[in-house]
This record gives sequence, C-alpha cells and structure tokens, in this order.
Amino acid sequence: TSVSSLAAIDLGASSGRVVLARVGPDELDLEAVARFPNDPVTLPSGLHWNPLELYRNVLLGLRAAAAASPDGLHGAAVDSWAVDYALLRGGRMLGVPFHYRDARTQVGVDRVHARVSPEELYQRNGLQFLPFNTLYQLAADPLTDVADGLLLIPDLITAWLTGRSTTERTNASTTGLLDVATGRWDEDLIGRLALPRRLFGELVDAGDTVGPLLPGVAAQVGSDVPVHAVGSHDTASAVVGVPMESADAAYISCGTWGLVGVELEHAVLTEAGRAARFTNERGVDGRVRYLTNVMGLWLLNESVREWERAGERVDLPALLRQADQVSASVVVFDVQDERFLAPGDVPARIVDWYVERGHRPPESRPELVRCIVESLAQAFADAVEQAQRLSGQQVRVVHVVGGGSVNRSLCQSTADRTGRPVLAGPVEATAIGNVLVQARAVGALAGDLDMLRALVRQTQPTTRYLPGKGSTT
Ligand code: ADP
Ligand code: LRH
Repeated sequence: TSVSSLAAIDLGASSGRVVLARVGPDELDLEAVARFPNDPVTLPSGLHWNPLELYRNVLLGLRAAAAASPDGLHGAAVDSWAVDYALLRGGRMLGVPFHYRDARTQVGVDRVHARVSPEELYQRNGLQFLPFNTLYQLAADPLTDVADGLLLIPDLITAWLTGRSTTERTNASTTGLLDVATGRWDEDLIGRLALPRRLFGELVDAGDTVGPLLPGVAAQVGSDVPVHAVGSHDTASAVVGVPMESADAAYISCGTWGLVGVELEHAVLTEAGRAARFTNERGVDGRVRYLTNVMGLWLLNESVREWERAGERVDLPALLRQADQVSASVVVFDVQDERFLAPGDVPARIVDWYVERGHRPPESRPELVRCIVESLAQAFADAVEQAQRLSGQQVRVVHVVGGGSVNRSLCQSTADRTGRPVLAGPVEATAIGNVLVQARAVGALAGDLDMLRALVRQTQPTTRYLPGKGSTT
C-alpha cells in the first residue's frame, strides 16, 4: 500500500465539487479543486436538471485535479443525489432529465399504487414512500416507450466519461425496482408496472472498476484516469465517511436533505417502519442504511433563494448569527409538511403553518431562520428516537456530516433536543466516502468500513456538542 491521488466528483442537489484527495494508510488530505452551483432550470415541460452544465464543470474539475497531481491521478468516481435519471436510445440522452421536485410525479404514484399496494412495495424494495422515487417518475414518463436504456445521474456522468453504461447498486436501490433481499432488479415488479425490462442494465458494486476515460475525454482532461464505481448515491458515500466508532451511533447527513438513521447489517421491513417512513437503502459493502428523509437545509436555502429572487443579496452566515440572538421562545413547526417540498415561497408557507394553528408567526428574517433551525433540530431528534425504536439499535452518540455540520446552532440544538452528544464533521463526508472506496479499489487502503472510518477519525477534525452545554473541537 502507498499514497494515491484520487478525485471525487460529488454532485449535490445544491452544488457540485471535484475534490482531490491524497489517501494512504495514515493519510487523508482533501482539497476542493472545483466548486460549482447546481441550479435547476424551469422549461415549459417542468423543472429540470442541467446535466450538460454539470458535465462541463466536471471536466474542468478533473482537469484541475490532474494538473494538481504531477504523478497522475489513480482514479476518479462520481456520486450524486439519488432517484433521478436520463432515458437513452442508442446511447444518446432522450430529453432533459427532470428534477425530483417537479410536480409531475403524482400521476405516477396513483398508477403504481393501483397495480401494487404500498405494503407490498415495501416488502419488495424496502423503500420509504417518497413521491419522487424513480418508479413513480417512470410511471409518469411517456419516453419509457421509446427508450432502450436508463442511467441514473451519476451513472450518466460516468458513461459520458468512459463510454460504459453501468448501474451502481447503492443508487439503484433508490429506484424502488431493486429487490431488497437479493440486490437484483425485481423482474416481477418491473413487469407488473409495465416498464420495459430493457431499460435496466448491468449492476455494479462500489469498488468495481468501470474503465478508462474515452480518448477524447482524456484529451480534454489532459490526462488518462481510471474511473471507479463508488457508493454513487451521495448519501451512501456520506455514510462511509461518518467517523462512527461503533454501532451505537446515529448519523445525520445534512445538506439539502437531512438523512437521519443508523447503519444495519439487515433490512428491517416492519409495518411500523413503513408507517414512520423509514427506508432500507443499500450501503457500501452490503450494509443497510436504515434512515428517513428529513426536509433539511432546503428550507433555509430555498428561503434565501426566495429573498434573492426579489433582488436582494443575503449573507447566510450573518443571518445565522442574527438568528442566534433572537430571544423570543420558539414554537417549532412541522418541517415534514408536504407543502415545503416544492420550490417557491417557503417563508410564506412557514408563516401560513403558524397562522393556521393560531400561533404567532415569525416576524423577522432572523426569527424565521431561528424557527427553521430549531424545527429541523427537533425533527432530527424525533427521527433519531424512531431509528432507535424501530431498529432496536441503541443510539448513544449522533454524528452530523455535510454542510449542516458547520451550522453551529443546528448542531447544538440537535444535541440539546436528542439529549445526546453530537459529533459534527467532516463537512465533506461524501467526497471522503467516495475516495476511501476508491483507495481500497486501487490497493492504497485495505479493510472493512470500520477501518476506513478509523482513518477518518484519525485525520479529520470534529466538533463535539454536549446537550445543554457548549462545544469543544
Ligand atoms: P448538498 O450536497 O445537498 O448540495 P451540502 O452538504 O453541500 O449539500 O450542504 C450545503 C449547505 O450547507 C449550504 O447550502 C448551507 O446551507 C450549508 N452550509 C455550508 N457552509 C456553511 C457555513 N459556513 N455556515 C452555515 N451553513 C453552511
Ligand atoms: C441527498 C439525496 C437523498 C435522496 C434525495 C433525492 O442528496 O440523495 O438521499 O433521498 O437526495
């Protein structure tokens, strides 16, 4: 084993980055060589992603990563948000991929549930109900008839880089069409939903090698780079990067969403878990990510966007500091209310929530931000309790990773409301999980997830928040 240079291409729902890492048995150094926004576009057809712009930025990022590694890059791998896809025909993309927040999915939900009940679906795929799970989107997508292939977003970028079409399993588990017991495509379910079997291609696992860059791509990047499969669902990579020391820990992967749960060896398919919307997503090394989607920093970011749409510039760190100074006691609102899912005027919807219940609504921006932070922390705490109760896994410490881990009031309030210590960081857990799995694939590291996490503990600083107290780094 020796030190390797590896690039993580991490595409979040709010921004993307290319992170260059040096990884070896005692070393894990990261540097973001490119950061770029991931802004959706509204067309007459609905709300879409802009995968070409993302791909353009990925190439620039890879070029910067190659330029910063004089001895060459030993690998690159893509992860992104889950569930969304492109349809293809003859290898070419058909149409512009939809954003999971587009409103078209409701018809798909009705169509799927008319054929297969939610109870049966849960036994087959283990997934929490989210109206945008891939199977519902496909049931509302007329292009499935003419398509001969489907690629999830990270697999699409990987295919553009390498010319190879693969479907990585952790992300495939978010389609709703993967058998939770076997990790294979559920042929029977695909048939009953009248979806063309030809759409669902070869499954690969995190750690597999996909192949070299296409010659034309290598020319643009300025170097040849082997591309790997990693936990291509960003949350799967994030969970690899959580520095959990033992099983009695919960994690909150907090970016656009707050994904709250525990890691298990086996799926839990109880009716209570289904009712509480707990999911069994596939993790790296066959682990189960038993978690639930909490609305997350979307509430804060979409509020800021709404104010910025009105032509202002908002300084988020300054606003968070002002929110900390709010002395009025805060009534928490239900962040899981479905009205908050769609893009738009989130602040007005929050005010409505309070008014409908006869509570005094927040009267200033700092007060509104404070309500969001406290309400998110309460939802996180509720989800941690549920994860413990539904899985039987004792939770003694709560890890927060992702962008939310640098939000101090969110972390402190989560410690207070869970009554458990919160360990915050690393902020780039997803990129870390991505490169750790690559490092193992190229032989720079060996061992199971516990050993990978030990390296994260050894090299990455975390901040500890104690309930009712303050924080220490
Ligand atoms: P995603 O992967 O879903 O795009 P990230 O994990 O990158 O999300 O988190 C991004 C979010 O983290 C930002 O939109 C912001 O809300 C929060 N964040 C990032 N940096 C800071 C900071 N310095 N202070 C407060 N919040 C921050
Ligand atoms: C977080 C995430 C989450 C999914 C959602 C669509 O980025 O991948 O795990 O549920 O996006």
